Amino acid sequence: MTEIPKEEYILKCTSACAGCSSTLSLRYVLKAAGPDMVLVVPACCTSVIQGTYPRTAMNIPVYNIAFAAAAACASGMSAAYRKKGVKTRVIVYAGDGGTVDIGLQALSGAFERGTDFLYICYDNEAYGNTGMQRSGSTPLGAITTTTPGGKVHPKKDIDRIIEAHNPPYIATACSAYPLDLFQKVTKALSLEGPKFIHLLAPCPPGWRFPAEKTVEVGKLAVKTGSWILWEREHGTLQVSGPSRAAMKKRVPLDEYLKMQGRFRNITEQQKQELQRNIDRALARIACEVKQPCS
Ligand SMILES: Cc1ncc(C[n+]2csc(CCOP(=O)(O)OP(=O)(O)O)c2C)c(N)n1
Ligand code: SF4
Ligand SMILES: [Mg+2]
Repeated sequence: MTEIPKEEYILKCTSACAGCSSTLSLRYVLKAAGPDMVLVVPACCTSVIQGTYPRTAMNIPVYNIAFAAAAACASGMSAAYRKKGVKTRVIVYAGDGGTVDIGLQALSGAFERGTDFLYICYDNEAYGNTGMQRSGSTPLGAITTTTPGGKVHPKKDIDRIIEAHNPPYIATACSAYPLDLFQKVTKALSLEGPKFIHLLAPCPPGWRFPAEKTVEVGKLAVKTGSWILWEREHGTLQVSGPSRAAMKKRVPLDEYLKMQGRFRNITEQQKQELQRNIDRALARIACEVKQPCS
């Protein structure tokens, strides 16, 4: 952890909920990026957390943009900077709703055009800012305000959609593993072109667990294989340390589900489907990296 700079770009007293892991993650993202950056934020919890003028919780420039337009905005910004010979880092920090649903078209366009930027999707698996409606990223069986009986559709696999654009770098991360997150952001920013990081962001009010359990929930996501930490640089896949350990010995999925009130209606059949999806995802990765998987 000594490699993480002491400079803070998020000031104290944000308006985030207690235990908000997307804010914790952003703290490490900004430390990795340093001061020469612009953060582009579509409508989401982060646009509230940053504060409103004249009170702001950020001491870097932040550009707030319409829900669907973050990647398009960042694309234009990056092109303008590069044209002037300026290296300023352009980073999008967007929620899952703004990424896998409403911002997908702009995101795909920016990746297709080879925009030099880093797009980070922090995934709290619902539309948090407006009261936890289901998104395409909400997992099967989870209760949201628009799926009061539990979601009946599986989570959309945004990583494979982005992978289809063949970016130079794509990775997953979670605030429960801050050094891994810091190193991935650092690596992404060292490469040219469009980069994507998909961050799991446990959300205490939305997932219905006590605020002090944020790190524990994030770790259980990884230890059960529900969230796999990996990175793909120029096409080559590497499984990150915590998930290599999980591939050898996994914690039962129930340990993760039972900590969260949003899964209180989940059926046995849905649990089995979640388990099958985990097994399939781990087997696919194990096959590609030629690593045994229990
Ligand atoms: C076009 C448009 N539709 C709806 C909204 C209302 N809105 C603002 S933030 C938000 C939820 C965003 O969800 P997500 O992207 O997952 O980020 P989170 O709030 O979870 O951080 C919604 C629906 C809006 N601002 N603009
Ligand atoms: S609703 Fe969730 S993601 Fe949004 S500020 Fe609160 S804890 Fe963070
Ligand atoms: Mg969200």
